[in-house]
Amino acid sequence: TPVVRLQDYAPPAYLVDRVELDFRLDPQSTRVRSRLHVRPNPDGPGGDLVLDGEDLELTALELDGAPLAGTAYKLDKDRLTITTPPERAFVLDIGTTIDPSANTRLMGLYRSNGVYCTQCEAEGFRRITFFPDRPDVLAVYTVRIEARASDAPVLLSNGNPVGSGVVAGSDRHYAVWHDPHPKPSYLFALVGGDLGRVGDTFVTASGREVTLGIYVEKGKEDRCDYALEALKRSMRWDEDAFGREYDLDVFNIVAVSDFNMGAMENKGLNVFNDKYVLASPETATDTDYANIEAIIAHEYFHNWTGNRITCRDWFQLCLKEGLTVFRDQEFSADVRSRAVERIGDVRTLKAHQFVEDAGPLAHPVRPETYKEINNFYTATVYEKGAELIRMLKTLLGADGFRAGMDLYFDRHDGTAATIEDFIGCFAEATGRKLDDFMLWYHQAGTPEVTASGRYDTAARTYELTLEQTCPPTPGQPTKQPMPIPIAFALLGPDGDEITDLKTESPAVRDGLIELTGTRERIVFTDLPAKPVPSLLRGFSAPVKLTANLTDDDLLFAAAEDSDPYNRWQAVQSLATRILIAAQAAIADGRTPEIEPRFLRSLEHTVEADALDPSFRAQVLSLPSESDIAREIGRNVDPDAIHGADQWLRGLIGGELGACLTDVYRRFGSNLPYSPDAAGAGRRALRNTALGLIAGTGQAGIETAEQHYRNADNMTDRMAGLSALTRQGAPEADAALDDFFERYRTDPLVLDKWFSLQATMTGADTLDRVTALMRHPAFSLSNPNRVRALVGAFAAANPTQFNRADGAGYRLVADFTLEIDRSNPQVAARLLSAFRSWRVLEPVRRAAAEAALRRIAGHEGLSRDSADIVERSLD
Ligand code: B3K
Ligand code: ZN
Repeated sequence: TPVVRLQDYAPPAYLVDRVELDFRLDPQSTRVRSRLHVRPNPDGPGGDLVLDGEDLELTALELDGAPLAGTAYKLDKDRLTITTPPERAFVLDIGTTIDPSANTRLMGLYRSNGVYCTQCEAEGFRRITFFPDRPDVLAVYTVRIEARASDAPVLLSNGNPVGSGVVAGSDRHYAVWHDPHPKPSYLFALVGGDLGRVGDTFVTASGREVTLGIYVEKGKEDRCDYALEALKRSMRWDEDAFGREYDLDVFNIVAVSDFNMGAMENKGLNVFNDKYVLASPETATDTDYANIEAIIAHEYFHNWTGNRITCRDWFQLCLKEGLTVFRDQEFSADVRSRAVERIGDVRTLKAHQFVEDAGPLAHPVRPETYKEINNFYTATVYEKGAELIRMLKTLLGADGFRAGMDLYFDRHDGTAATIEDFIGCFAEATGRKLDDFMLWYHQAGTPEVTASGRYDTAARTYELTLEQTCPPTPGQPTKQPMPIPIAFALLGPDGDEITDLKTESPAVRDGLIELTGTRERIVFTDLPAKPVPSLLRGFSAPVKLTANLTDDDLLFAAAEDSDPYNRWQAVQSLATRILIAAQAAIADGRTPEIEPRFLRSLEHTVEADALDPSFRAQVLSLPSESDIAREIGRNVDPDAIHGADQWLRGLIGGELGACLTDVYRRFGSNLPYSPDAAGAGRRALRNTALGLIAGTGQAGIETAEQHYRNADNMTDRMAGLSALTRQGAPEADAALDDFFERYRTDPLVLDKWFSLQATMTGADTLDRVTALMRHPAFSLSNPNRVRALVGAFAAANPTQFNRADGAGYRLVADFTLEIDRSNPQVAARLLSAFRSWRVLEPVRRAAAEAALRRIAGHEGLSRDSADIVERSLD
């Protein structure tokens, strides 16, 4: 497979100013006519006009109205080349025929439950018609869609509706859409189907009225209210926080049931995985609601960061994704609890991005080469990309950041930009040189920062030494030091932040240390007593921090730190120490030991009614087994880690029994369910307590069973059910059966049922998953089903996926090879579950490697999957 390199970027030879598309929809044979208004790019290299195309049947080709002679063009498997076209503007008419029903890759135009829909990012437009399918070719689109009125009464595309009618003498009708904003082909979208609609209006800050619509499969209209409200909140927030208004007369969202990822930001016509639109108290958990709000916001925010300013090439993907994730995280922090959002975002970052960065799939936030761009929609581009924006804001301050953003919007609106363009705006707006900041975009790997503090009683000084290193990653054996903003405070004996700190160090300013070199020594003077440092507050940089803090220091921080993030982190750090020691003890056949003050500290926090319940729930949620595996980092034995987890949970459930039962009782609510953050926080605390109570014996199991039965909303029902499945209690099977009967007609809810079973820790889970693959409710062609069952098993069941006998790997490998034939993107995603194989103990490591080698050697493996396994084995 050819490698695409950033350094080879060349501007397009031809530009397309306008596109007129004419679709005649048919399930098996859709006719597409495309008229391109082309001109040579004055800044381009000249030469042939090369149009990308894939799985297309060419039926017509005319230049300025005259059919092209066979000698004037060349048709290959993946492109159409017009040889030596005129050196002036011209019109190209192209006819193609495509088969949406046969499109199982779900890229281009396909059918989902009888609905015509499209997905074009990154390179799907070429599966609709021949086109320079690259993000730096921006055109104004006019789209006419014709279909049988009974098949597809609703016909949608980007932009504003400009016409519609019936086709005389036929059973067909049509609609015409015009999008005045020039856009790249990846933002094109079309939808046709018999859909229900929920509508509303939004008045922008400058008083323009926008018609909002959410389209869903008929019968699901009553599950759209929350998404619609979230959309309006997002539109308002972007005006308030970034000064960005919406810019078309309509904004439409369509929910479809077959979708490769979460959602897509097509201009004026966002297409969503229905999982991230549909919600009702009976079918969606609090987490589902929060995800819907965040993803609705994310796609909407792309209207400015992604659509109006797009990417010059796919290497710049983080230009839109990292920035837009940052924006959606800030939105969620503003409309919910900032501290709890931050804790959740960091948990996600560490669980996915840190793991990716530590393994064979590590890559810079802006990669320099790729074989398959779809494999770079990663935690590194998205989540680490967002952290870079957050650091930029920390370094420049809120005003400097806003000035840089304003300049960026102003200068690059309507263009396809680069990271250099973006960072350049901040440098120019603030006068600060940001050349060294670019290293964050170039260098992969998670920097490791060590901090050691020393108090000198006689001199009354506190000396803090900070050092950074960054481990080697594929293709990058050595690294340069990066600018790391470390938000900090020194806490006095009473827990208060010490104000007016005195130091000569130029690296320190106003609660922030800027670590720029490899090593920094800072001396604080005039301190009457030994302080406890609170470092990396709010997780101000995506680094691994190791500080020479004692258990006492951490216990102190857990009780006193005024930064809620660090308070939470202190408990996590203590729990991590305890769990790592415990799993080592278990592996050696010794009995693990507990630091009793850890339990008292937890108890203290859980009982502290002055603290937000959702924060307390986060404190009570221990590091996951994967978190511990990541921290150990070598020779990992998932069974020992699981043993340690069981042991600690059991201990907490027993020792904190009275406190947990008290919380469980007090936080039960008689109020009707409401998905807001406050209600969700109370449920989170109560349900976390329930999970621990359930591990304490038969009475606990009965509490969980009752909880399941009495639930009046999905959050509580799932909490009860997962408490039962987690214990592997015999009662779990009856409850699972009951759950299936209740929701048998609701595939999205059954996904929860599949996932719960896929993540059970018993040795029979493998057989259970194998059986579920043949369950009538399962479907190989629906990505949500596949992810719910096989994805959950591979990514969220550490002991059973990593079975020592290799059977977990074989199951996932066999399944992936099967699905690779129909949907390579989904297959490649599943394979990324193998990315940490090298850190396993030798027996599992060998078994995982054997599975990977078998996949790599498979004949006809897709480019997507081959890319993942080859890099994993490298
Ligand atoms: N931009 C899309 C992701 C497209 C993935 C293509 N394989 C959704 C988003 O990030 O908003
Ligand atoms: Zn995005």
